[in-house]
Amino acid sequence: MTNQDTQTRWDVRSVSRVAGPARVIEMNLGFMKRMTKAGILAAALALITGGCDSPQQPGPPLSRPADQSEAATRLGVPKDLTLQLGGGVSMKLILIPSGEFLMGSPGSERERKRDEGPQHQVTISRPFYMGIYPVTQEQYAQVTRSNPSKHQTIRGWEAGYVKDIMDKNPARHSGARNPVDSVSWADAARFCEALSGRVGKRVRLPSEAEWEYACRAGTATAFNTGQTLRPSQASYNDNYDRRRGGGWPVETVPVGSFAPNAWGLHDMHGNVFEWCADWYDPEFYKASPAVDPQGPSSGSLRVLRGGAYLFPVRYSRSASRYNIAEGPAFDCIGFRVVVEVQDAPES
Ligand SMILES: [Ca+2]
Repeated sequence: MTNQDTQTRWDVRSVSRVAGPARVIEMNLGFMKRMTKAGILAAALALITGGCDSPQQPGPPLSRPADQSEAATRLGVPKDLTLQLGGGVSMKLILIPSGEFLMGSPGSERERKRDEGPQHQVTISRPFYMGIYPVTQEQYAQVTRSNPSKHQTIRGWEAGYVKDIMDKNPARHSGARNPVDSVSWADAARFCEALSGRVGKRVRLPSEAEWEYACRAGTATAFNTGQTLRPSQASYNDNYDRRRGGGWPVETVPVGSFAPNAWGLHDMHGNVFEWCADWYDPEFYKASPAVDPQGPSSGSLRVLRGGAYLFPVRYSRSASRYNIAEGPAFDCIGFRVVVEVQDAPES
């Protein structure tokens, strides 16, 4: 077995663990009430001693998100951008203004992991266009003439899921409006390159910082919806958190099935994990550049963001970082693209 296979199998097992005995976990403000005196003292001490990962009480957005129309006027570019992919297929993107945000999660955030800290101020100095949806199967097929998505081959968790993945069953071309899945990081990068050639603009994956900045859209809470994310707001594995009737979620949902965030981006939380351009390093935040961080210069794992239909809600938190080797292509992984503003057409 190669290292990559090991990674692949490990990850599938971790997904199995995720789908194991459910625990009652709900991202809500209730945990504040359960904070112990010791916890409060520790938080106060960390603040006093200047601990860079000091717990902070989650709260409302730090500020209103930068106004997209205002930024478009200032930059002399359109707020909305539509790329024509050919064959009547198009892709909608929207202007994400430059700005600053607090990247990562506070120590007090429920279910956070250490790699989400320390929270640090990041400046996104260059505005960019971002796809308002993950790349769909239709778009992917139009650009690459292939559709690796495995969705319709998966009919049940216990019986078929891992077998389907491992057998690499032939993909079925269905769900034109569902996000493309089963794409490796390299597949996503190739798509960007092919689309760049087709539209004559630089299309690329977002950096991890750009992704979180765009996801938050001015919010500082666990989700861009506040401290909670409900099944009516995103596609994630609600059955993990609540033992309710019904099966495990075995399908993605068409993009745009849920309301967008304040910047008009749909599906940032859940549906499919999204590849970022960056290598993953759990320690990166300790030494991240403050302006336009691009991640480590090398590595063996790539960053995935936003959680997925199969994963519990904690993976969908705005700050949650996930990672996997470039090679494996799972049916819970997709991506969305960005176009740099200076490269965007004037229409
Ligand atoms: Ca997503």
